[in-house]
Amino acid sequence: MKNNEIADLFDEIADVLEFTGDSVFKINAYRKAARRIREASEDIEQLYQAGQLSKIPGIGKGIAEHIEEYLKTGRISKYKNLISEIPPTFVEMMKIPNLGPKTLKLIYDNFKIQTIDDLKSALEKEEILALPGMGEKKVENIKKGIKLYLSKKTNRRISLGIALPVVFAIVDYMKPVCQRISPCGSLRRMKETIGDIDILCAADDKNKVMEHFVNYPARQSVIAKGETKGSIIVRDNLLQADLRVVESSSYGAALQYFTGSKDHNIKLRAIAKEKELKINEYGVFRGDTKIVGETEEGVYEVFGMPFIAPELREDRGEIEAAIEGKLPILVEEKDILGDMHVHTNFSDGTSAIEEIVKKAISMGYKFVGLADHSQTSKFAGGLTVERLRERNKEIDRISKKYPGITILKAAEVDILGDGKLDYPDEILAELDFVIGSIHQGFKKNVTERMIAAMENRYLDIIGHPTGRLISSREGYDVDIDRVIEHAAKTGTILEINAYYDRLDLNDTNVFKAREKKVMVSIGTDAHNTRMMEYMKLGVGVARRGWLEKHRIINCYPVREMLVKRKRV
Ligand code: DGT
Ligand code: CA
Ligand code: CA
Ligand code: ZN
Repeated sequence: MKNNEIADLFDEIADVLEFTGDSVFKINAYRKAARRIREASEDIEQLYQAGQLSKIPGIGKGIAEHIEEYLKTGRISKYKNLISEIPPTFVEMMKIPNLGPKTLKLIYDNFKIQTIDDLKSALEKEEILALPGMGEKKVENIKKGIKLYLSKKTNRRISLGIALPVVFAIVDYMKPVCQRISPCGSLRRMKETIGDIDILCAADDKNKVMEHFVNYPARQSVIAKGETKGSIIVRDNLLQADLRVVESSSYGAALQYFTGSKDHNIKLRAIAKEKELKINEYGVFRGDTKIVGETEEGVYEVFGMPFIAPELREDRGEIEAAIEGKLPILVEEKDILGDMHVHTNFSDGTSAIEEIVKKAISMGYKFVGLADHSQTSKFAGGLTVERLRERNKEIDRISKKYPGITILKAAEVDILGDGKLDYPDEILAELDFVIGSIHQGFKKNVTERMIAAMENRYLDIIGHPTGRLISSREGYDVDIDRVIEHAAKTGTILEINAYYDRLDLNDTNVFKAREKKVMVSIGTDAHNTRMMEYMKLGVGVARRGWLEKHRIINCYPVREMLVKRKRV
């Protein structure tokens, strides 16, 4: 739904018109339209397609044309012309609380400010108090507004799964104007949440690159536009994206530097010092002579290390391991032969078995595990024994049509209050594998219940073992160390749930599981076919937890995988 997006744009147009001193009548028309669109319960795109934009009060012909243009082209030319008349950072600055467009204009006219930093220093000057309507109190309020605005922005972190497609889109858009380009920062390290997006590119014409970047169609506003660094805010999720442009000869060093993490870089710098070398974003130097910089591999090579995968760069022993030649050979997306956890429309999924199978084939899988909810999870369409058997029959029917892939009959079975599983053993025995999950009683003896469930020979996998939701829930009251230990003892597999808001086990727990030699399974917990694409997030977590493919159940062909289950 693009209602908020379009409403924001109209508010921005009103801001800019106010800044340039346009008529109050026009300004109010945009503000009113923005408000009405934001409040509307209908999807504006659907209204437009049905020719019913006029259903929203306050939308006249001019505004309707803007909406049409935006929906068709992704921009509003009037807006583009308007903002080309003001400094690119101003649309952003107008969002600072306690600072309206008129005041901003007043300060701009008198101090020629261009950025938030300029604004801050203008507010420190004596002369500012002499401007009409600017008392000490007002200046103080604007300063507070700036602080609030900046802290709000820096404290907000966003899920990797939401940030990834945003970054891929920007990189695709930038590709034609640069020689090399890559995301860096926490996103390249596949951290579960992202503070801001960092992108690095190499290009000769830096100006052209920067110009192209700040004109990104889905950017909401420009925060900074310098010679080698620019920052924009991306519409919709309001993430900040920083772009840095460097010479090709420094690209590798810059990529290394801006990928971080900071702790990893600090350790690397200390090692450089020992070797009487200097490392920075331009290269590695001996005295004034640059010895490497073009490739990241080259940078690590100077220090006697093989390439260290970005997911490992958290100063968790990777530098030591690299020096000793003991880095793990990390699992890769292409090693994954199937998804272990997909819900069908027999329970609360929305995709039919056949659609799921087609999607799995398109992803190059050799098998897909259909794990619907069990009978007690009524809210999630949990299957009665009868429905489960119906589903299994349907799987048999569809299996005949798709001989190239194995459709596995699985279930995500509730671990009940007493640690028992939600189907009798003889039903569990009919399944190819069983995931056991806690879906209720998050604070009631969770560790004991999981341990009891692991004693059941039909329970192969513990699903989302800590129950946390990144955006909203801390997780069960569970002693994960004991769970890992008992999994090792019983041969139970622990899940990396790859859904972007779960990523559970997380990276550090995967690392612990690895130390105890526990097998892991990666499942997307998809409730529709599109969600099956979150597999890459699960692989990211596995890599951050140093996992090699032989520890991951879904890296084995079906026959070997089933042999690795507990019950045999
Ligand atoms: P984030 O954005 O909070 O999710 O985390 P990062 O890791 O993306 O951090 P960010 O965006 O502040 O900076 C990107 C990278 O730049 C960071 O991972 C390492 C490098 N970097 C930033 N500041 C420093 C610093 O003071 N020293 C060193 N050595 N590297 C830094
Ligand atoms: Ca970042
Ligand atoms: Ca950054
Ligand atoms: Zn579940």
